Amino acid sequence: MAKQFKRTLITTALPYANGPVHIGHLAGVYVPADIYARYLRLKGEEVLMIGGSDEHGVPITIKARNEGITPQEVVDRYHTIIKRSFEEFGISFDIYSRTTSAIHHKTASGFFKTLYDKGEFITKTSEQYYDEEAKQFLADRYITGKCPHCGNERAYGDQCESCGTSLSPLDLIQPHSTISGSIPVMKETTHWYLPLDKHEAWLRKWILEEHKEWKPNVYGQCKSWLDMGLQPRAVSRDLDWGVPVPLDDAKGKVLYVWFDAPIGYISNTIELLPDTWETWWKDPETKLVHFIGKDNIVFHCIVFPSMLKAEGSYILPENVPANEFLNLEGDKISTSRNWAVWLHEYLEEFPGKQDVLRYVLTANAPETKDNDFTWKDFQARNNNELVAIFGNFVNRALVLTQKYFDGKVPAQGIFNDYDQQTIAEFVAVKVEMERLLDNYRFRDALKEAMNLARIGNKYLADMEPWKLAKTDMERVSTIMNLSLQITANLAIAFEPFLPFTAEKLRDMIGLNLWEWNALGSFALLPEGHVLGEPALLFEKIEDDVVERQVQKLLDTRKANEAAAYKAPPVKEKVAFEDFMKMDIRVGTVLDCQRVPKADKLLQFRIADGLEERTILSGIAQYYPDPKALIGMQVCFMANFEPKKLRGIMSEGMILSAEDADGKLVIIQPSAKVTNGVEVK
Ligand code: B3M
Ligand code: ZN
Repeated sequence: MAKQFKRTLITTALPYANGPVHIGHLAGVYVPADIYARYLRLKGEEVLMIGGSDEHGVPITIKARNEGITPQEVVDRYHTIIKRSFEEFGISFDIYSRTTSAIHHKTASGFFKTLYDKGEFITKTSEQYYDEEAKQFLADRYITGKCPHCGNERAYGDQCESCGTSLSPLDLIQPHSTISGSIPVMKETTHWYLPLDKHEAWLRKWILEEHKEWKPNVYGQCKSWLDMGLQPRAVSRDLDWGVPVPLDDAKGKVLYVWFDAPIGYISNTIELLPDTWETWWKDPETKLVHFIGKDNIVFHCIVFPSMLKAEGSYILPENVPANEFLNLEGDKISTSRNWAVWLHEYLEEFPGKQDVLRYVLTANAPETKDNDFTWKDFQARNNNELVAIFGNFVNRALVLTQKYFDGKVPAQGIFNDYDQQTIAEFVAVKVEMERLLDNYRFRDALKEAMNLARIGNKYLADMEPWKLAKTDMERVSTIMNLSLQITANLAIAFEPFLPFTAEKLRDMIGLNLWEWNALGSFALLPEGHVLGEPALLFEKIEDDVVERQVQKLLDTRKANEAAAYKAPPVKEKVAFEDFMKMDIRVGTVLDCQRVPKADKLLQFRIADGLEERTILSGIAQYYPDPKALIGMQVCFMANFEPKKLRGIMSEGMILSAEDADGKLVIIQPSAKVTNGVEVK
């Protein structure tokens, strides 16, 4: 039997405060955690949901350096943006704080000191790159040089962004410091390490034997780490941004960001509940659940538990339901390439539509494998599911009640077999939803919630109260009563997923009840209860709205390609006489059309100053409207060997430039010239 707990402590990965948050964050961590927290609260359970910004680490110092501001200014800026985005999306944190807070510094430093005093660390001395001009050790990111694999001159000490290879600073050819530009030297430095190898035995038992129920992706990753054998991990760094190592002989050293960040969950709990926080972290009757993305699994399943165990007085996580990644329109989401849907931008561009995004991200959540977000799918799910099923049902129930019963809940009367069957289906869905929610299967649980709306929709469509209204108002009364009870049930069932919609719906029907256990009851609204004005829960999203979003992404892709474009090396030299052999001239397009059965070809008719000529050009995909080219002046090679293509003789070649993304663009003279003149 599953272990019973008294309360649930939910933590959500602390996002780095070096950029805003995007749909990948929401889908992977914050929406699922929020669904779970809201569900448990609705069930009347004791829950705490902890969040905050991760404000240490090297990337933040690099961003600050690049912008000429302090790291504190960087994290102040993004912490504010991130916190606001989460609030606007209804992520119901009990606290959202930050790791630069005084209380966090104190907690993290105390945690380190306890482990240090208990002899839980080992020290190791190794050689690291040191910048003698700047007088500091260099984090891997602060060293650049030539990539040994692809020759990129600007590879970093941890990775080459050109070919994607992971590197160590020692791999770089001609390394230099990005701080002073000088050539770094090797220098000895000493750090504290958590000897994970010492923890391996109990970790194996705890995860591999006692937590077989963890999601396969999480369990599998843990197993492969454990099977490889664990190594000691450094918990300090030579850096001037972070929590200082609280020891006399540790000048210029801070706690490694991955050591202090998870302690942030504890600090934020202390900040919220200074007197009772220990109940949440030390009582074995607390269920600790970490919501994270898959790249954080090792830290939450192996490193942080080892830290907690070494400290000795803390509980360990009961589950770590990590998600896989969400891609965007077929490509990995990337902050540096700006390939993302940023939450603060979505909020501006889709005001009031937070639930639509919450819905789409949950319906398509990367729970078991990487998934793709596309704007087409966003539109389809909004229009075909939220509007056509959920919204449509609620609207019909309310409008019909308005029409036949003056907006008051009519008498329930006696349920017939069909009504009973509808109710039974409903109750079965509730049971299934609970099973799924308890097992962190939010995507399937949402599908079931939507099934409740489907059941309602089908019920009304089958019963056709509008037809019975002429003959049997008693039956209509029962049908509408049942439809309204279903509506009230939807307000409860959707609360964890679509909190804004649920609230709107509850206001609309005047439902005060706020309990998961009421789900499945058909006595939620008493006879005679007065309903509010029906309003639409969702609205259709038109093509042009999503097309604009797709265009925005295409523009980003184009900008990225241009930024990454490397002009090809210059070809072998040619003599002037050779150049003059090419007879390039200007002509005007008289006609242009697609060549049947040839996707790529356009057939041009050109006025070339002598007579007319036909030229075929493989640019059809870049000019979807060939007629628009009529009247345009183009450059063409006039003495190109004629060639037959698809049975048509092509007499020349139209000159185009090939853009960074491979797109061909026709070359035009910058002012109108006489047809047939030469290009020199
Ligand atoms: N900031 C990494 C990330 O945002 C890190 C998570 C910390 S959780 C304690 O993916
Ligand atoms: Zn490379």
